[in-house]
Amino acid sequence: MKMNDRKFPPGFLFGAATASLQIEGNPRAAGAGETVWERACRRPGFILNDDRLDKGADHLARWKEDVALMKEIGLQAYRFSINWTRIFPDGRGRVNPRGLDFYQALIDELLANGIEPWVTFFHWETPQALEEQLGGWRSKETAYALADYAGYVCAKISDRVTHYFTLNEIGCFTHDAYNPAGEGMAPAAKCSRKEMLQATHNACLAHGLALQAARAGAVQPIRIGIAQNGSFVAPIYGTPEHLDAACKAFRHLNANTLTLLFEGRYLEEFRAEAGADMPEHDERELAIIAGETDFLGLNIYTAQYVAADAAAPSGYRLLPWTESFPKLDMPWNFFVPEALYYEPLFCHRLWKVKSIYISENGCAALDRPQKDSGQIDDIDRVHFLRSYLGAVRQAIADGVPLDGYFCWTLMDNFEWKFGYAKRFGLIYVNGTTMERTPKLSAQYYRTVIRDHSLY
Ligand code: GBH
Repeated sequence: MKMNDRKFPPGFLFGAATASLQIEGNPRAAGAGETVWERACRRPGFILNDDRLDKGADHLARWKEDVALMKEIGLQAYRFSINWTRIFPDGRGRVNPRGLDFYQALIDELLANGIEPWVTFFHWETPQALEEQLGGWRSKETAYALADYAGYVCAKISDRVTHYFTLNEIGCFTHDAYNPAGEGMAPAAKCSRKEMLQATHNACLAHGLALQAARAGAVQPIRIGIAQNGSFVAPIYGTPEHLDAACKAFRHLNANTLTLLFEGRYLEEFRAEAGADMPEHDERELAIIAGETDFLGLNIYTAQYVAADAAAPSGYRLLPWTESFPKLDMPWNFFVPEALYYEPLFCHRLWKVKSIYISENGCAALDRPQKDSGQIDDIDRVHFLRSYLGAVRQAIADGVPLDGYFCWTLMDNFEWKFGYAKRFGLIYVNGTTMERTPKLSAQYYRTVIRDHSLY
């Protein structure tokens, strides 16, 4: 492929991503059930400022305006999630007949505006009923319930939706949600390390089962993959020895998620580390987990630096963050643009992945509307996006099969444990009036998309 220094390939897809619980608001509208997040928000102190899901970004009421804003930015695709409990209020069994209406209308509106809908089946909307009845992701039954729901939804929307993500970020709703500390993401259940590793395994199983169920339910061929983050690493600089060390670290550190998905077995190192806490599984499950996908979605915000280290048994060393390392407005949002170059490169190198999308990338910033104009000049976000998009452009030029990029996120929203205190949006949302104002970064992104060029 011949490209000048700035152009993205003509077929490269530019979009933005959101998640149901973060933007919709009114989580019980039209007969929906309760999620573990709604329940956890009631625990005093669990969410910063004790914020709740009720408001979100009021998207359930303002979705038409939001699609119009997407069109203004020129988005070619919009990634959003369906709230499982709107369709199956208890996670399984009884179907809520009104549950899909909102999503059906949204899909129609997107298509009418020339925007491709990309559906995530699960962005952490674990039904509270399954948490109580089964122990949530600690049980394999939850994996089967997820797949049944995915198959049901796919049958209803695949006449118009051809792209799907099974799950969003396995670690965040398993490892970070069921652990010995009893801290982290909802439900933040205190449990053993064995249960934690089992939850992660069960989520991988859910991914594999959802691939099968969605394809079986679809009324026409679909493309489906996962949106996964993980332990992302980058060589401290790109000499062959550091690059090889980082690639090795990448495979090892993601042993029970990405590596398992693409290799269909647990690495020996992982078995040794897990010992008696190895999750219960069998060969049949491993085959399901490693089911073929049509693309890989990577949610990438940062990466930790790695150096080759001949003295270490693993051959590499993780470099701790220094206090002065630049970062955006989250404790973990370190500025490492080359993550968008290296993570896709490693996936391509290790597993010959043929089609990769950046399914999330973005940053939180301290956005302040100007007193007179109300304009938000988020120069830090423009700087962030330009730098990260530069790494995407470089990866493509070096032969990495990157086919698209979704910015996280369309508009300011409920940032999980940080509630409404953090802003990741291209569009500013006034928390009182819910008024939307596209930020300078939205103008920037619009220009990049329009010209398919890096500015
Ligand atoms: C994504 O997750 C989510 O998909 C999205 O919903 C969310 O709004 C967005 O990012 C922004 O946060 O403190 O070093 O232990 C990001 C997942 C999970 C990444 C927590 C950082 C903590 C790392 N994040 N993780 S650390």
